[in-house]
Amino acid sequence: MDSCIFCKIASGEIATSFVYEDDLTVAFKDLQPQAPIHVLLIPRRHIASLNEANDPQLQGHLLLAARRAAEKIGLKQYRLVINTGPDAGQSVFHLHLHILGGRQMNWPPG
Ligand code: DGP
Repeated sequence: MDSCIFCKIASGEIATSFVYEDDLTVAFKDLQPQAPIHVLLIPRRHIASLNEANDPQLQGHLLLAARRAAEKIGLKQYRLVINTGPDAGQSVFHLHLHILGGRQMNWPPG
């Protein structure tokens, strides 16, 4: 999608260093990290949010890719977050998984 910042990152239009990539996904450091390690994993193709996702194979792949990305960056313990909708904190409307680690996580999340 032309106006989507994460589509531009995935396509290389905005030069970004990927910490992990495969044929369906890319992962890169979050601009506003909320933990010592904070990476975003996105599908290469545009899906606005989890509510618009309807490809079970891709959705399963995202979890596998998140684990592989975490392994690649040396995270054995981590939190995955998918903010879905503005009230949940979603600000970029291209589906993304936050991979957070490197510190003790609190519960409940804010
Ligand atoms: P969310 O609030 O769940 O939609 O998360 C969006 C995240 O994306 C937020 O933590 C900040 C990050 N972000 C926004 N724009 C950019 C960008 O251009 N580059 C990178 N690396 N991260 C971005």
